Amino acid sequence: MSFRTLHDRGVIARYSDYLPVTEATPVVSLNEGSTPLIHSPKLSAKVGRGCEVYIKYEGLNPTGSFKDRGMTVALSKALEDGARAVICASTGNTSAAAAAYAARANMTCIVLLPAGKISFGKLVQAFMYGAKVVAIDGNFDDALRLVREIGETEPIAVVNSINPHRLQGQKTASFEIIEELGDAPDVHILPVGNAGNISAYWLGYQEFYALKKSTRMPVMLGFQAAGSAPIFHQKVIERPETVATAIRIGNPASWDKANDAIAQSGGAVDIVTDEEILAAQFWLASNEGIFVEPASASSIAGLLKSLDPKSARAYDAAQFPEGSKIVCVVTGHGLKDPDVGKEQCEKVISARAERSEILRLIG
Ligand code: AN7
Repeated sequence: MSFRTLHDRGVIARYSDYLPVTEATPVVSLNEGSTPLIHSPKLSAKVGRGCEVYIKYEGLNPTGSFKDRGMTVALSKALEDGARAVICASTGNTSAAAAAYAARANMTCIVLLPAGKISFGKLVQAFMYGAKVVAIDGNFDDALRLVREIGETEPIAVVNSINPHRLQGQKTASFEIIEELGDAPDVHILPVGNAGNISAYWLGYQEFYALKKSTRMPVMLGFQAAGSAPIFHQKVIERPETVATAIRIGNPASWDKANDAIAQSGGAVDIVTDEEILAAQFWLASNEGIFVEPASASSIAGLLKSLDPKSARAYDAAQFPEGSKIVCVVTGHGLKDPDVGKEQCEKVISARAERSEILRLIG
């Protein structure tokens, strides 16, 4: 069996016709992609007017986030080009994915992280996958600047989303959505940090539309955390802060591409507060059984904000056409950052190990 057929379930095997790969490309894959698109009856009811809401659960990728889609292409191409080492800056998910795919490719992986600002689940992943982890006394934007500089002088492949192979891999999520719904959705909602993902989805929607595999292009709605919202404010945020550490980014690399996706699709970028993010995270887990990390919950918080006439929303969900199909992407698994759920654990009911006492306590 060839290397390719051994990995015939990942996004390169599934979509090689649309990706910058050839028969000569050594495929580094963990069978990423093909994530579930889960219908949400409760969100659909909240939107009303015959609209249907679907959750694209990207936390079910092999390292627990959407980053695997881009990393399979980036690492395969780096290997094809003869690189022996890769480097990235990260708020945690890019580094987890880079480290895993580098391990599989027998490549050295170096990750630059903002010290103290990476959730524990993601930090453990980088170490377990064998990366060299460097924690800098700066934020993600500082780390990305350093990675760009090092990439210019050293023989190390940069696998942040400034590497175009990353966006190519990530656009496959749009293809999956179109194939599953039979057409593109009317509305596409997602969190925005470094803005690679919104750019990649837009690329995918444009590509399948041009190939007549879909008949429409969705309105793109992106949500940033209120304390880290450079695109919303259209200015660099020097000291971004948010509980959603994955999107704690003040100067996004794909800013211009994100602006284009929003403008061309007739969409909007809006902000959600940390309180709204955490409330949406708990709501989604406890109502639909889908546990996502805080950054991912910003797409749900964003949909709820767009529905709320009392909010200062940038986009009014009443503009969704009747019967719209709405896709909310949830980008990372809830177990990436279990610390944010500690408060919920205070609801624990303590009891003696006795049947009658337990029955009394649980009512
Ligand atoms: C769960 O890992 O930037 O707008 O270094 O981990 O494409 O940046 C992560 C970003 C959304 C934002 N949701 O996507 C990194 C990193 C989760 C994320 C985003 C990230 P982009």
